[in-house]
Amino acid sequence: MTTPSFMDRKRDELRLRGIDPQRLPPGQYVTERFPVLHLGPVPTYTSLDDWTLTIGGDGVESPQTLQWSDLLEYPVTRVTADMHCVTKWSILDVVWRGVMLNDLLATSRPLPTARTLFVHGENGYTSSMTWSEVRDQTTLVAWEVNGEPLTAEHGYPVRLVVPDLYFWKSVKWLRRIELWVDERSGFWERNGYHQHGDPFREERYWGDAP
Ligand SMILES: Nc1nc2c(c(=O)[nH]1)N[C@H]1C(S)=C(S)[C@@H](COP(=O)(O)O)O[C@H]1N2
Ligand SMILES: [Mo]
Repeated sequence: MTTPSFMDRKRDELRLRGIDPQRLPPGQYVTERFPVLHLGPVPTYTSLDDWTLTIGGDGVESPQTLQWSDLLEYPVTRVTADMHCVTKWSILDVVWRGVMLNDLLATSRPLPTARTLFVHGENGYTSSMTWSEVRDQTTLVAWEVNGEPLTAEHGYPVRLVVPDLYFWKSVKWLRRIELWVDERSGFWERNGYHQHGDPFREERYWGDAP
């Protein structure tokens, strides 16, 4: 007899709670808290009057600058998703509310040749994704989580939410969204994390399954 591992015990706990352990990607465990994780200080905003969200890069026909009020003109979508941090914690059934990234970018007319989605947070944090992939998924620009506006620590006023990829891609304090024709890498993608980052394929670090 071998002692069940930490991960095995965690999976048994889920079964007991009526949650299908298959929902959990390999190597992850569920936490009930909503951890806060980021690099650098939390930005603060006294007003959203001069806050902007810009859309640019050589992969869009019409770059634009949106004000906070412009953002609220778009159709609102609610998405329930499980989020998986590469440091192995997962949070289940997170309810996000915001605008579909695809809708938001449509007005900037993405070029068919656009390849990389490159996203910037307030504090210089960036992340990169394959545009053709996230375009077709439920990628959101969200301002609400579990029925409440985002708190400062979780990305107020808006953050990206990419439910299908590791949580490092979900850039908080979103300020600039770019599409580029070439391939490029964001902060973690340049510093050891996988270019793609699918939790179910356990694409954590450089050199993990391609
Ligand atoms: N701007 C910014 N966004 C970020 C990060 C960061 O360092 N800066 N960290 C990422 C990582 S690694 C994770 S796991 C999630 C955590 O989101 P949370 O703090 O709301 O739980 O934010 C992501 N978004
Ligand atoms: Mo993370």
